[in-house]
Amino acid sequence: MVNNLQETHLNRARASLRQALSWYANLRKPGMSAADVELAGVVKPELEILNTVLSKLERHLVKIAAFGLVSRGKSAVLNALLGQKVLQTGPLNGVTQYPRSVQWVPSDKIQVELIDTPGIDEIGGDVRAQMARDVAQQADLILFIVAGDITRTEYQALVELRKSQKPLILVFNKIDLYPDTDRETIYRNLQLLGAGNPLEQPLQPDEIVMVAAEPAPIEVRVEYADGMVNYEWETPPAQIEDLRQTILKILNREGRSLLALNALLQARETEARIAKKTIDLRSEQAENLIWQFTKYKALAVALNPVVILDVAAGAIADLTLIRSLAKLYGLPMTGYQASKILQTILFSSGGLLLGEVGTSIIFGVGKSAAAIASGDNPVNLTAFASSAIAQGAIAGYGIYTVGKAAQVYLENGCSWGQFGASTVIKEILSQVPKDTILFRLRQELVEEYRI
Ligand SMILES: Nc1nc2c(ncn2[C@@H]2O[C@H](COP(=O)(O)OP(=O)(O)OP(=O)(O)O)[C@@H](O)[C@H]2O)c(=O)[nH]1
Ligand SMILES: [Mg+2]
Repeated sequence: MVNNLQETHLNRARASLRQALSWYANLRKPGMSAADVELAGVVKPELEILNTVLSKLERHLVKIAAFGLVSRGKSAVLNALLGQKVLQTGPLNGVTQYPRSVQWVPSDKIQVELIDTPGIDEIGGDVRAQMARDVAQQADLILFIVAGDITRTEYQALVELRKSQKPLILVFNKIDLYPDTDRETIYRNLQLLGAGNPLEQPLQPDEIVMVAAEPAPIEVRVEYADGMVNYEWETPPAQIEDLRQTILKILNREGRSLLALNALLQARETEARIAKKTIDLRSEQAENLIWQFTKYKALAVALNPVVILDVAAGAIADLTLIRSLAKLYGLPMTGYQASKILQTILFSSGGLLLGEVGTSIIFGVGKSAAAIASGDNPVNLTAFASSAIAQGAIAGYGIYTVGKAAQVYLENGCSWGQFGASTVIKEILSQVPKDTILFRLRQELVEEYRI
């Protein structure tokens, strides 16, 4: 992918995360109310996640996680990539018990964290699933290690992992154990894996790589100069170059965009959790606030006889409501941000503004005329009242909708504003070139996140 484009994606993601963090920053300020202290305590873990995600982004740190069943050689594959035996390997099942990370610097510009995991079939049910999900969520790229034809459990695990919508390389390890023909047959079987549902998107040829991370020693016949013949055990070197090249190719082509997208997806989910917690704490107050503003605006607009003031007063009420809601939810917001949000809401709620301005003018003019004429004619006073009630009702409905929309917006962690995570995700996905893994993932992401 064009480097500039990748850089743009990184910058946009960084801006979005910084904005999110600064919006929630007031939760950490001293001198806040008891209610805010409670809220700050509740959302602390989420703020920490946002900080971690941002620092990962700033360090350009790519995380690659290895998954697979026990003894397939997950630890051995990571060691082979590292070029040294850092992680423990062994013939017994369950050598690796907990996820473990090691640093890998495959080229001077790229920093990678390799994450080793226990065999998916090793730890018990729920714990295993949750741990796998946690690691998969952090990872930017997944290596799924198999060592031959795959079992049913392996297939299910693979399908499950693909749901995380991360780029995935299927690593066929221990090829030293198979004669060439068997190896080719297995390779073809692996390629056919995605042909039917539920894997949906079949794996592409470059997403399956054959390696021998820790080849078994072989017996070699050694003939010495004096004619003596001996049989000795020799360990062949690891065959890992194809995998290293595949990873580097992906990282160079789209590593930074993957990083950006992943950070945004994590941010979005985290912001949604913050919002959910906040809403749960403050929902009743928010509902009351919206109703108060609805009544106030309906009345103010109805009683105001001057057309243009209706519209202005209406907008001020909308903005005040948005800012009050933001305050209630613990989001600092400037008048400018509130007006941006109001614009977004009015724009996306299908001409609500036009409706309000339109009715303001139609009823408002009638109302103003009626007010002018009402001096000596009681019929006109009735005309004023009916225009006023109609306009007041519409304005009331308008602000109620704005209030509700603002509530949803704030509940979503403000994720659809200009720098909102959703907007930036959408932007990145709309720009990825055709030859990338991101492009192939795009369809699934669009469906999954309804963006
Ligand atoms: N023949 C052969 N054996 C391998 C290869 N890679 C790993 N092994 C062996 O397979 C066994 C398991 O390797 P590990 O790397 O510990 O496997 P793992 O998937 O990390 O296993 P757990 O941590 O127990 O889940 C070890 O005895 C390795 O020596 C390979 O390429 N060829
Ligand atoms: Mg291991």
